[in-house]
Amino acid sequence: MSIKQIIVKNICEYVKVKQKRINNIPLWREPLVGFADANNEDILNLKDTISLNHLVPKDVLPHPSIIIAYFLPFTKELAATNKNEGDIASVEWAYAYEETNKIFGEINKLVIEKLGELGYRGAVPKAAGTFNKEKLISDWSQRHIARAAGLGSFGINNMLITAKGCCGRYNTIVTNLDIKPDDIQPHEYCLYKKNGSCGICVKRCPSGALTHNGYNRKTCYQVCSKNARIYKDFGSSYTNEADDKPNSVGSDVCGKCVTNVPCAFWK
Ligand code: B12
Ligand code: SF4
Ligand code: SF4
Repeated sequence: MSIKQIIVKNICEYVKVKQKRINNIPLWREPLVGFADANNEDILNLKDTISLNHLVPKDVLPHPSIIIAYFLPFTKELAATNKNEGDIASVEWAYAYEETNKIFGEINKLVIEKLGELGYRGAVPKAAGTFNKEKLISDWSQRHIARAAGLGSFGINNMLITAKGCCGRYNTIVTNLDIKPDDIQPHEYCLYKKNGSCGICVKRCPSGALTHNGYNRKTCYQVCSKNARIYKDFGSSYTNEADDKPNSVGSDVCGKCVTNVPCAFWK
């Protein structure tokens, strides 16, 4: 078995064994895993494309070579709980948000241990678990890296859409693995970008944050914050940059633009 296969197997099996449920609904399907070249220009240029504070792989691990990016797709049953219109997410959706962020920590630990056994190193930046509440951006963009790892293309819903759809979440691990990286994949998954059709995500967005031409993160955040004031029971995944305390009173969710839309699931 190749190193890539060992890593994929470990991630997929862990998710299977640790599957969580709410109201008898399983949260996750089988993950997708990609391997980005840590020295890819798109990644090295993130200080220019996102912000000067954005990290580059060598800030996370000496001599980085490959970044493992993985997508944890939600189940269709889970997504169906959030299909209603309006700006209130389902309770199941809020639970899945927190539990997925939790399992990311466990998967990352497992993979880093596995890498150690194989004679390699892996690390994740602290910045991945925090974002600036004024600017609403993170210093570690999971999606730019996942795109560089060949996992998908950006839709007008501002989500990275994969071969399994966009309804799910991403994580990444910087490594010094000595393997061939995957290429950025050329397929355009968004139907509006592909042929001007669809646009359903824009109609689904309850706040006007999404338009055919862009995304307003501040408007979106107002909706997510409203949900956080409702969903306080499952924790609050992200922390303040300064003091490591939760940066929200609850779960910052909505997700109407990734549920009940064609690109949520292709299969
Ligand atoms: C801060 C944050 C928020 C803020 C601000 C959102 C934002 N997009 O700016 C708030 C709280 C409002 C929010 C809301 C949501 N979030 Co959020 N959020 C983040 C977080 C922590 C940081 C994002 C960030 O600031 N990155 C820096 C910015 C500048 O980069 P970016 O977001 O990757 O945006 C770039 C793309 O849009 C890209 N882009 C767009 N088109 C194209 C085309 C090309 C060719 C390229 C190269 C790039 C590109 O350019 C943008 C700017 O450079 C990430 C996790 C992380 N650490 O990455 C999750 C994350 C983006 N959120 C996620 C989700 C699911 C949500 C919500 C659905 C909430 C929910 N769970 O119910 C909504 C969706 C809003 C939306 N439509 O974008 C997922 C997205 C999964 C996916 N399939 O893509 C992420 C990646 C979390 C994860 N671990 O998976 N979020
Ligand atoms: S819902 Fe349609 S228009 Fe919106 S991102 Fe998905 S495919 Fe593109
Ligand atoms: S999460 Fe999506 S649907 Fe909800 S407000 Fe933000 S952009 Fe609109």
